[in-house]
Amino acid sequence: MRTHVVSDVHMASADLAAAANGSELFVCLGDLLLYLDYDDPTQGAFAEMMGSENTAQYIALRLDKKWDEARAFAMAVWQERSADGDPASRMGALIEIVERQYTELFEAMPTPALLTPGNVDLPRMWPQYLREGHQMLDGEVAEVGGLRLGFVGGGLPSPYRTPNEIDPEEFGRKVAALGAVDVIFSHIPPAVPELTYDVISRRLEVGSGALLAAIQQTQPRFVMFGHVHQPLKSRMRIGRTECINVGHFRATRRPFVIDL
Ligand SMILES: [Mn+2]
Repeated sequence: MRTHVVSDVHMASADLAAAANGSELFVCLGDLLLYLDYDDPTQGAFAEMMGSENTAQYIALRLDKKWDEARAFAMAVWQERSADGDPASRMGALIEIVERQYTELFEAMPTPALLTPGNVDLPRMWPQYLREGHQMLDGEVAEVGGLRLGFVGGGLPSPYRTPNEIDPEEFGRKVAALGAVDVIFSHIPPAVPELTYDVISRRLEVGSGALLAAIQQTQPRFVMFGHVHQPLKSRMRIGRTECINVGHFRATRRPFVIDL
């Protein structure tokens, strides 16, 4: 079964529609929204609300791991720029941008598609945007072509405080709910340094220990994920399981192709 997998789309909607061409199964592993673009401070929801110069400064603070300072800076900028300076109006402005991003993105999302959310997603909003043929799966198994495909979405708590970071116990329950499957599709990788280390930002992203334990215990044929944009290793074996980072779609504009 010729399968195309994308992850970390981050609003690359123009190339998304073609990503399923020639495939028998299309899978999307989330991070559909673009909040901040570390490579381009003019892009994304934050830039729309705060302006590109402030965004460049905010990115610099985060790259320096000055999390509290970055947060205080964003708050001060919003107070200056918005009519009311009210933090609640900032959330309202963000939701409006997210609605616009999801409208455009789900319009471009191929059908049929199996989808799980990332950490830069608001999955509670997905049901209103999913089109016919879009199936959202999270902590659930789909049987396709005689294969059991398990899906687990979202991220784990991190200093970035992205919107869909799940309590590790709850994340573990979602992984456990899959049982033995042929393939696990997850937004985040298992907690293995080679897979979680980003060689450009030079930091360890958060992977899942529960996912690693499930791989060791149940040995699915494949585990596919995204989340780490420039990983130290994009493929490695854990026992009989081939672990694959499917790539950063916003950068590559190409799906990962595999015959399942
Ligand atoms: Mn992510």
